[in-house]
Amino acid sequence: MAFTLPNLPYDFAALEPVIDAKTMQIHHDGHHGAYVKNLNMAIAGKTSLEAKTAEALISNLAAVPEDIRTAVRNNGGGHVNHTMFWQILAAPGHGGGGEPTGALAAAITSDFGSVAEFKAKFTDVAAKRFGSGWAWLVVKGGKLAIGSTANQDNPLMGEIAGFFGKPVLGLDVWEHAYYLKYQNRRPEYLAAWWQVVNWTKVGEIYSAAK
Ligand code: MN3
Repeated sequence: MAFTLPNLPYDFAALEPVIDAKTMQIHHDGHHGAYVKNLNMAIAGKTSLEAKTAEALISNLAAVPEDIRTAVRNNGGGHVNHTMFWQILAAPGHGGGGEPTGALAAAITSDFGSVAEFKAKFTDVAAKRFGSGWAWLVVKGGKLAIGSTANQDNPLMGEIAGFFGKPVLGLDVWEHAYYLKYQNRRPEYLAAWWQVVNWTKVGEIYSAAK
Protein backbone atom coordinates (compact mmCIF):
# COMPACT_ATOMS: atom_id res chain seq x y z
CA MET A 1 0.00 0.00 0.00
CA ALA A 2 1.78 3.11 -1.22
CA PHE A 3 -0.66 5.72 0.03
CA THR A 4 -2.81 6.05 3.14
CA LEU A 5 -5.80 8.20 4.00
CA PRO A 6 -4.59 10.94 6.37
CA ASN A 7 -6.65 11.56 9.50
CA LEU A 8 -8.53 14.83 9.67
CA PRO A 9 -6.71 17.32 11.93
CA TYR A 10 -10.07 17.94 13.74
CA ASP A 11 -13.40 16.22 14.44
CA PHE A 12 -16.03 15.72 11.75
CA ALA A 13 -18.19 18.33 13.53
CA ALA A 14 -15.40 20.91 13.95
CA LEU A 15 -16.38 22.98 10.92
CA GLU A 16 -20.07 23.28 11.92
CA PRO A 17 -22.17 25.18 11.06
CA VAL A 18 -20.29 26.05 7.87
CA ILE A 19 -19.68 22.42 6.85
CA ASP A 20 -21.83 19.82 8.61
CA ALA A 21 -20.41 16.71 10.28
CA LYS A 22 -22.21 14.25 8.00
CA THR A 23 -20.76 15.90 4.90
CA MET A 24 -17.27 15.82 6.44
CA GLN A 25 -17.58 12.13 7.32
CA ILE A 26 -18.78 11.06 3.86
CA HIS A 27 -16.33 13.40 2.16
CA HIS A 28 -13.26 12.24 4.10
CA ASP A 29 -13.97 8.55 4.69
CA GLY A 30 -15.99 7.87 1.56
CA HIS A 31 -14.72 10.13 -1.20
CA HIS A 32 -11.12 10.73 -0.16
CA GLY A 33 -10.88 7.13 1.03
CA ALA A 34 -11.93 5.91 -2.40
CA TYR A 35 -9.35 8.09 -4.17
CA VAL A 36 -6.59 6.58 -2.02
CA LYS A 37 -7.85 3.03 -2.54
CA ASN A 38 -8.19 3.45 -6.31
CA LEU A 39 -4.80 5.16 -6.62
CA ASN A 40 -3.16 2.25 -4.80
CA MET A 41 -4.97 -0.25 -7.02
CA ALA A 42 -3.86 1.58 -10.17
CA ILE A 43 -0.16 1.57 -9.28
CA ALA A 44 -0.04 -1.77 -7.44
CA GLY A 45 3.12 -3.69 -8.33
CA LYS A 46 4.70 -0.75 -10.16
CA THR A 47 7.51 -0.13 -7.70
CA SER A 48 8.92 2.95 -9.42
CA LEU A 49 5.53 4.66 -9.11
CA GLU A 50 4.88 3.39 -5.58
CA ALA A 51 8.17 4.98 -4.49
CA LYS A 52 7.03 8.47 -5.54
CA THR A 53 5.09 11.01 -3.52
CA ALA A 54 1.55 11.68 -4.72
CA GLU A 55 2.61 15.21 -5.69
CA ALA A 56 5.49 13.84 -7.77
CA LEU A 57 3.16 11.34 -9.45
CA ILE A 58 0.65 13.94 -10.61
CA SER A 59 3.34 16.49 -11.49
CA ASN A 60 4.64 14.19 -14.22
CA LEU A 61 1.68 12.26 -15.61
CA ALA A 62 3.60 11.74 -18.86
CA ALA A 63 5.85 9.33 -16.93
CA VAL A 64 2.84 7.20 -15.91
CA PRO A 65 2.00 4.29 -18.26
CA GLU A 66 -0.87 5.21 -20.55
CA ASP A 67 -3.18 2.40 -19.40
CA ILE A 68 -3.29 3.76 -15.83
CA ARG A 69 -2.68 7.47 -16.54
CA THR A 70 -6.32 8.52 -16.26
CA ALA A 71 -6.74 6.56 -13.03
CA VAL A 72 -3.63 8.22 -11.56
CA ARG A 73 -4.76 11.63 -12.78
CA ASN A 74 -8.22 11.33 -11.21
CA ASN A 75 -7.36 9.46 -8.01
CA GLY A 76 -3.88 10.90 -7.45
CA GLY A 77 -5.35 14.34 -8.01
CA GLY A 78 -8.19 13.52 -5.63
CA HIS A 79 -5.73 12.40 -2.97
CA VAL A 80 -3.46 15.46 -3.26
CA ASN A 81 -6.38 17.91 -3.49
CA HIS A 82 -8.21 16.60 -0.44
CA THR A 83 -5.05 16.22 1.64
CA MET A 84 -4.49 19.96 1.18
CA PHE A 85 -8.17 20.82 1.64
CA TRP A 86 -8.38 19.29 5.16
CA GLN A 87 -5.17 21.07 6.19
CA ILE A 88 -6.25 24.55 5.17
CA LEU A 89 -9.53 24.43 7.11
CA ALA A 90 -10.18 24.99 10.83
CA ALA A 91 -13.10 25.57 13.18
CA PRO A 92 -14.80 28.95 12.69
CA GLY A 93 -13.41 31.39 15.27
CA HIS A 94 -10.85 28.79 16.41
CA GLY A 95 -8.22 29.01 13.69
CA GLY A 96 -10.75 29.35 10.89
CA GLY A 97 -11.81 32.67 9.37
CA GLY A 98 -10.39 36.14 9.81
CA GLU A 99 -7.91 37.51 7.35
CA PRO A 100 -4.52 36.51 5.95
CA THR A 101 -1.49 38.09 7.62
CA GLY A 102 2.20 38.68 7.02
CA ALA A 103 3.85 37.96 3.68
CA LEU A 104 0.73 36.31 2.25
CA ALA A 105 -1.44 39.34 3.05
CA ALA A 106 1.17 41.63 1.48
CA ALA A 107 1.32 39.51 -1.67
CA ILE A 108 -2.49 39.34 -1.95
CA THR A 109 -2.73 43.12 -1.61
CA SER A 110 0.05 43.63 -4.14
CA ASP A 111 -1.35 41.19 -6.73
CA PHE A 112 -5.12 41.70 -6.32
CA GLY A 113 -5.49 45.19 -4.82
CA SER A 114 -6.92 44.09 -1.47
CA VAL A 115 -7.99 41.00 0.45
CA ALA A 116 -11.61 41.87 -0.32
CA GLU A 117 -10.90 42.04 -4.06
CA PHE A 118 -9.02 38.74 -3.86
CA LYS A 119 -11.94 37.05 -2.09
CA ALA A 120 -14.42 38.42 -4.63
CA LYS A 121 -12.37 37.19 -7.59
CA PHE A 122 -11.72 33.76 -6.03
CA THR A 123 -15.41 33.34 -5.19
CA ASP A 124 -16.41 34.34 -8.72
CA VAL A 125 -14.04 31.76 -10.25
CA ALA A 126 -15.36 29.08 -7.87
CA ALA A 127 -18.97 29.95 -8.73
CA LYS A 128 -18.29 29.78 -12.46
CA ARG A 129 -16.53 26.38 -12.46
CA PHE A 130 -19.20 24.39 -14.31
CA GLY A 131 -19.85 20.97 -12.83
CA SER A 132 -17.26 19.39 -10.56
CA GLY A 133 -13.87 20.89 -9.86
CA TRP A 134 -11.72 23.16 -7.75
CA ALA A 135 -10.87 26.84 -7.41
CA TRP A 136 -7.23 27.65 -6.67
CA LEU A 137 -4.86 30.30 -5.48
CA VAL A 138 -1.41 29.44 -6.80
CA VAL A 139 2.09 30.87 -6.98
CA LYS A 140 3.19 31.17 -10.58
CA GLY A 141 6.28 33.02 -11.78
CA GLY A 142 6.69 34.64 -8.38
CA LYS A 143 3.15 36.04 -8.33
CA LEU A 144 -0.21 34.88 -7.05
CA ALA A 145 -2.85 33.77 -9.54
CA ILE A 146 -6.46 32.56 -9.29
CA GLY A 147 -7.97 29.88 -11.51
CA SER A 148 -9.97 26.67 -11.54
CA THR A 149 -9.65 23.10 -12.73
CA ALA A 150 -12.17 20.42 -13.67
CA ASN A 151 -12.76 17.16 -11.81
CA GLN A 152 -9.74 16.29 -9.61
CA ASP A 153 -7.14 18.05 -11.73
CA ASN A 154 -4.50 19.92 -9.74
CA PRO A 155 -2.40 22.90 -10.91
CA LEU A 156 0.71 20.74 -10.30
CA MET A 157 -0.31 18.65 -13.32
CA GLY A 158 0.74 21.48 -15.63
CA GLU A 159 -0.91 22.46 -18.90
CA ILE A 160 -3.07 19.33 -18.98
CA ALA A 161 -5.03 20.81 -16.03
CA GLY A 162 -5.76 24.02 -17.95
CA PHE A 163 -4.40 26.09 -15.06
CA PHE A 164 -1.05 25.56 -13.43
CA GLY A 165 1.21 26.74 -10.63
CA LYS A 166 2.02 25.77 -7.05
CA PRO A 167 -1.22 25.53 -5.05
CA VAL A 168 -1.51 27.73 -1.95
CA LEU A 169 -5.28 27.43 -1.37
CA GLY A 170 -7.81 25.06 -2.92
CA LEU A 171 -11.60 25.04 -2.69
CA ASP A 172 -13.60 21.92 -3.50
CA VAL A 173 -16.72 22.82 -5.47
CA TRP A 174 -17.87 19.25 -6.17
CA GLU A 175 -21.47 18.86 -5.02
CA HIS A 176 -20.29 16.17 -2.57
CA ALA A 177 -18.52 18.96 -0.64
CA TYR A 178 -21.69 20.91 0.13
CA TYR A 179 -24.90 19.32 -1.19
CA LEU A 180 -26.33 17.90 2.07
CA LYS A 181 -26.44 21.35 3.66
CA TYR A 182 -26.57 23.78 0.73
CA GLN A 183 -28.17 21.66 -2.05
CA ASN A 184 -28.02 23.70 -5.27
CA ARG A 185 -26.99 26.90 -3.45
CA ARG A 186 -23.27 26.84 -4.26
CA PRO A 187 -22.95 30.65 -3.75
CA GLU A 188 -24.05 30.24 -0.09
CA TYR A 189 -21.39 27.57 0.45
CA LEU A 190 -18.75 29.80 -1.15
CA ALA A 191 -19.73 32.80 0.99
CA ALA A 192 -19.72 30.77 4.23
CA TRP A 193 -16.51 28.88 3.41
CA TRP A 194 -14.24 31.85 4.26
CA GLN A 195 -15.24 31.35 7.92
CA VAL A 196 -13.32 28.06 8.01
CA VAL A 197 -10.18 29.02 6.08
CA ASN A 198 -7.08 28.49 8.24
CA TRP A 199 -5.00 31.50 7.14
CA THR A 200 -2.08 30.53 9.37
CA LYS A 201 -1.75 27.25 7.47
CA VAL A 202 -2.29 28.91 4.10
CA GLY A 203 0.46 31.41 4.98
CA GLU A 204 2.85 28.52 5.74
CA ILE A 205 2.05 26.85 2.42
CA TYR A 206 2.58 30.17 0.64
CA SER A 207 5.99 30.68 2.26
CA ALA A 208 7.06 27.18 1.25
CA ALA A 209 5.73 27.56 -2.31
CA LYS A 210 7.21 30.98 -3.03
MN1 MN3 B 1 -14.14 16.46 -2.58
